[in-house]
Amino acid sequence: MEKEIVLVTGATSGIGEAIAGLLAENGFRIILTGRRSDRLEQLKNRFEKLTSVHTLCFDIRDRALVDKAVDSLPEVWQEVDILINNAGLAAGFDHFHEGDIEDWEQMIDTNLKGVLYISRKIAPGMIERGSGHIVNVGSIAGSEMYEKGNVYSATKHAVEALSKGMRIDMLKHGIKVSTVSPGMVETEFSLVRFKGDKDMAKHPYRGMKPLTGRDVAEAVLFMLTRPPHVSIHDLLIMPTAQATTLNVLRD
Ligand code: NDP
Ligand code: 8X3
Repeated sequence: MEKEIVLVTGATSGIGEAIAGLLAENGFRIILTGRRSDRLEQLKNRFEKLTSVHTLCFDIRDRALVDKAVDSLPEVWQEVDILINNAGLAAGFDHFHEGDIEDWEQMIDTNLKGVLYISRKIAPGMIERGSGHIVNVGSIAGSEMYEKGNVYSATKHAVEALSKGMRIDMLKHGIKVSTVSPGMVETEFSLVRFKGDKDMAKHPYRGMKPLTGRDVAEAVLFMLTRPPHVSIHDLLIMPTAQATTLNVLRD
């Protein structure tokens, strides 16, 4: 039997790239998405040595582009069994009263509305077929607040709430909905949050060992390979050196 088709959003770096790579190693057929077409092309070439790969280049904040991208899938790629809602970001690190409203809009449009747009497009097919699995990448920031985390944390709290709502609404259709909520993972996340400032981007991980994208990918693979009657609703995965967002053991 052919392995399931998995669509991974934000597969061009970090956690999404690691998930795509591990799923490719395990024979899943993968659809990679993101805005950077050069990276999508490189990853396609790399992963095609392991499995079948299709790429879709679009900005998840644009509902028309999301619809167009999914509608463009060739027939053999249309039955998406698993959707990994990973694309997301933190933009800026400011006290609320000094926050940049464009940063807020980018986070809300990507982390929340992007998840809504693509899930709304993919879920009906899963329901028609009576099976499917949606994995939403949340965060420890989806259950805790910290200074200057304001809007980013609010979007991840929203992802947490949305996952619960999706799970209830799709219960009778046999669709699994999971959230994987990591603590600190060293990816391009901090480089994006601090707008390209490489020194600031290293700061969160000073004197401690953060998670890697691969650590999170292994947790996701575990979720995806449980038997049909088992659903991992939520999985919080932290570096051993991190107890809460702010309690971090450093050398
Ligand atoms: P990266 O910056 O390394 O990866 C982010 C991915 O999201 C990229 O592939 C990027 O692709 C994609 N993306 C961002 N904006 C858009 C957009 N508008 N349209 C399409 N794709 C987009 O960060 P991470 O891998 O760390 O982040 C992945 C997820 O994990 C995020 O949801 C993040 O909130 C979450 N997370 C991260 C943690 C961490 O400490 N790193 C901890 C907890 C959760 P491209 O730029 O090509 O569009
Ligand atoms: C990313 C983790 O602690 O920087 O979601 O918000 S944190």
